[in-house]
Amino acid sequence: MHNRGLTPAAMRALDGAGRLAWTAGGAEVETSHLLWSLVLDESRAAQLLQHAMIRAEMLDAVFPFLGNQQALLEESSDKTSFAISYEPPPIPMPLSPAVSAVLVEARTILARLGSEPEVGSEHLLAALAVVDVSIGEFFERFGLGPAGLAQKVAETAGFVTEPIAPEFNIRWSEPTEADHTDTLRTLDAAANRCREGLRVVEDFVRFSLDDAHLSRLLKELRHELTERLSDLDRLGVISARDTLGDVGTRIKTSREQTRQRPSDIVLANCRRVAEAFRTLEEFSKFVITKLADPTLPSRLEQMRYRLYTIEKALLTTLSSRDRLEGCDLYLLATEALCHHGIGPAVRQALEAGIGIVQLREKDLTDRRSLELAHRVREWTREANALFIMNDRADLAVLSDADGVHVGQEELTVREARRIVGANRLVGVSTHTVEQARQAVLDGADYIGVGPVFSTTTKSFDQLVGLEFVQQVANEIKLPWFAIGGISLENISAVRSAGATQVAVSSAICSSPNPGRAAAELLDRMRMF
Ligand code: 3NM
Repeated sequence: MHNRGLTPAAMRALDGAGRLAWTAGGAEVETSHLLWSLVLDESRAAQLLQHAMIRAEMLDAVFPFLGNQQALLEESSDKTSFAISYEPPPIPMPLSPAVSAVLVEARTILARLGSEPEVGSEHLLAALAVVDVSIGEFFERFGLGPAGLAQKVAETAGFVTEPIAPEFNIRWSEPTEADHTDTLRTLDAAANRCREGLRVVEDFVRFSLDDAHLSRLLKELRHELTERLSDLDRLGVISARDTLGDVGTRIKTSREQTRQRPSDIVLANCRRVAEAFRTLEEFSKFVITKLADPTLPSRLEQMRYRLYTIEKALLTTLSSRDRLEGCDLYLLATEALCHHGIGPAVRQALEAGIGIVQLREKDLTDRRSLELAHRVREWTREANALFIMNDRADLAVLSDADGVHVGQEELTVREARRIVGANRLVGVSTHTVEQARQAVLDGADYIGVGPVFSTTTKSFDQLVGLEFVQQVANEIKLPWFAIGGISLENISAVRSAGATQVAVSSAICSSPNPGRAAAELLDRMRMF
């Protein structure tokens, strides 16, 4: 194979695709073999897919793993012969014309980005989406359209995702029956720990936080776990259970007995679930030849990553709710919209009790924007209110703002976070429920939900209306502000649709009396 210009990960991916093609009895390496090989390796491509929440089983439904894996297993008299899937083919497998086209496309993508010297797994992934239409369409369903994918590929530049080299040489001797029982006992304990911990987190999210979106993700994870673990159940893990003989049941730490806040429970249980996933992953490798699905360890690893994302979203939801508590009304201030000047508008609104102000300037020079930012910072600080800078993460840092707000076309949450740091708030505008869910998983601290009504402050192709407000109210507990054309006339309808926090611009800025407008809007919000 012609390897020049490929990173080690890209070479591993092609090599793995060859093995999969060989095992599946194919004549040549197809795009689906390459896709699976990318998914199952530790690579930037695998990370991109994880981040987009594209999971192996979703892929399986569309591009079945090894295609005829089941047939292969059934045909062989010795079921363990599945282990041959890890044997390399005797001669290199030829590439199909589509896979050859992927290599050419990957080089084109690389040249276009110009950031990396060699074709990496991520370029192969992006090229697969271009060359194979069904793969491209599949990614698109997860918000990874061609543009998004290209951007994500560009973002991965510089990340190193080499497999971790073992630090010691394992001396292998055949495991005894006792070793096997110990492995099953460990797997049984970890499976129980994982299921129980997930249930605790899910119960909190469902009954205390009332968050349908994160509950659903946790439930999916728990169900998948149960399904995957049936493979281990078949091996007799329950027979290996020995709770009475478990030295661990009598050890209690003082921390286990005292949980101060709900977030302590969430944190502690997410940790134990992640640890249990890791134990399951490591120990299931010892029984891999006995498993119906030899990809179980890597599937467990993927599930652990999903848990990390949910954990982060959950902890952000809890902390943002604290930080934005009492911010019922959010003012977006733009100098040109304030008929009596931005100073009087913002200060009067703050006096009326507004808890959060955003400076939203699209047409001013940087210097003028920064000058205004410093002033809004001063006014909000005096009033003990939060100050958010629109778009400009750099100006947010320079003016010591409490955060930055970005739109769907601007910096991503991750990029904004890299500039403003972990402690400043990052808000993001969303216009569909999918964008709202994604923003939660991306680590936004709050979201904007709109435009609810028509507005002249910002141009939109489409209104999302109260229906979107209701949808978000039904499933998202990360703080969110309904926005767009909200005024004294319609704010009660927005409140009735489930919005507990609302953002306005012209209703205050362009009012003849901004202070009174703010006070009246606040009154309406609090009447419920
Ligand atoms: N963003 P007004 S609507 C800045 O839906 C902005 O994301 C929106 O101003 C969104 O209260 C909007 O004057 C305009 O309508 C808000």
